Amino acid sequence: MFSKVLIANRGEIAVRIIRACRELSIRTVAVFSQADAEALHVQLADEAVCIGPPQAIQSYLKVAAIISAAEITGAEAIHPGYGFLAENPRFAEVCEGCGIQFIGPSAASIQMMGDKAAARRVAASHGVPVLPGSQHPVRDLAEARQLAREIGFPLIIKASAGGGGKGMRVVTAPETLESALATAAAEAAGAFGDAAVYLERYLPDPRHVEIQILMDAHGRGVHLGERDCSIQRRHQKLLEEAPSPALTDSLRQAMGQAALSVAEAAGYRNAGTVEFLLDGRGNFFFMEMNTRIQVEHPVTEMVTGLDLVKAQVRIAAGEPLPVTQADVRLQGHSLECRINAEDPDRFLPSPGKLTNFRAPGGPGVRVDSHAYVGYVVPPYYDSLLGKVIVHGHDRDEAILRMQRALDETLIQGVQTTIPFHQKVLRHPDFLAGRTSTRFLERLTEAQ
Ligand code: MV4
Repeated sequence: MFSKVLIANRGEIAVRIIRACRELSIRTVAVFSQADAEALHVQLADEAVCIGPPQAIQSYLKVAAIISAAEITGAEAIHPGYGFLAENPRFAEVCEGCGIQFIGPSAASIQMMGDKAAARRVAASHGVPVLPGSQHPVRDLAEARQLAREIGFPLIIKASAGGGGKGMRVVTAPETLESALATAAAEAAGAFGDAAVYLERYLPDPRHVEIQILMDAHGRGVHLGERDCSIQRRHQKLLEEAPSPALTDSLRQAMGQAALSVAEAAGYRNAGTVEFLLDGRGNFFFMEMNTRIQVEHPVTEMVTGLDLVKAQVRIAAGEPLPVTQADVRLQGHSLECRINAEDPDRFLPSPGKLTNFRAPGGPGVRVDSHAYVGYVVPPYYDSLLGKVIVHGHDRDEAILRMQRALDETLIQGVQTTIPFHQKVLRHPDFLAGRTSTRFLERLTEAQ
């Protein structure tokens, strides 16, 4: 096992990783920008190194500064968290080249899954359902027209280098294909420096259901059930749950097997998430694979009793998986609400000083946060202040517990998304488990 790990991140996930390392008796090195000198991850780590000015491009995204910090402090491994450098194949490669263990998959796996058209091809060629669409980026308008005839309308244009909704266009009729193709390609080129796009049949009102997997360095893997992340706004997840109210046990088994097939086909190692779209008739389709620990990983931890971050560190150190598929049992129900420092109506950032903060507690409540009284939320990074996670015997208990937990929470000095969550948690469609990626659209239209 490693004796010292550097955490190349900030905020709640840096704190989460430090906690896992502590429980593994591993010393920790925090890195921080000049805006984060007072941050909780800096306070909780054994050592901390300033890596540059506030802008992420000059600090948390600066490969040379982070590698130098690891070398100066003698860290043997780097955990990237999520965002920043977590899915940057070049960073994973530089770590490997410097003899520093990257806590995550190989650079090759990250690269492959970063190409969404290639990932789709890998899934399809291993028997995992994908929506009808192109096997390669489209070459020109003529090819797009031919594909569109095969796929039918509505269809969706997606950026090969994309993910997260950028460079996407829904096309409902042949007349708008040409202009949609041009705008999607231009948006993709601007956002990713790569204009490649592919086509897929569009599902009008799907659920977003993702399967957590763990693969060790010895080729063994397990799936840990699903998370339902249908409640999103502008491709930002806001509330997640496990299990999904829409899955039967047999569908869960089928999706779990499909997720493992994708991971095995990619020679995957460490924790990963395979995202699917689920239609109203129980059909699921591969969407993409995320090669990082995700914000919403705690709901899986609550229902499986496993510590995913510790598992990541152990896998990176070469240890075999501590569980087989037969050991994995899903118990109860978990919900996570993301608490952002935002105006909850307009979803605009609300940076500033936390003049008061009271965290919720009691049975079945977990808080993953870097917030404290006096903390100043900087304007430079994403606005996630933390997550309230609950576990209950069933969905109804989890919902009541979350309502109670959010009622207990007090945050003053910045605006937060708590009022938004309180609205969702009372909504009859949410209470009935009738959620989809259109849920929020309908909620805001109704007002
Ligand atoms: C889709 C889709 C419907 N049909 N693909 C959004 C983010 C990107 N990863 C893929 N996305 C979608 N792809 C097909 N063929 C609908 C979405 C989508 C969506 C997916 C999950 C959660 C929220 C969403 C909101 C709008 C669109």
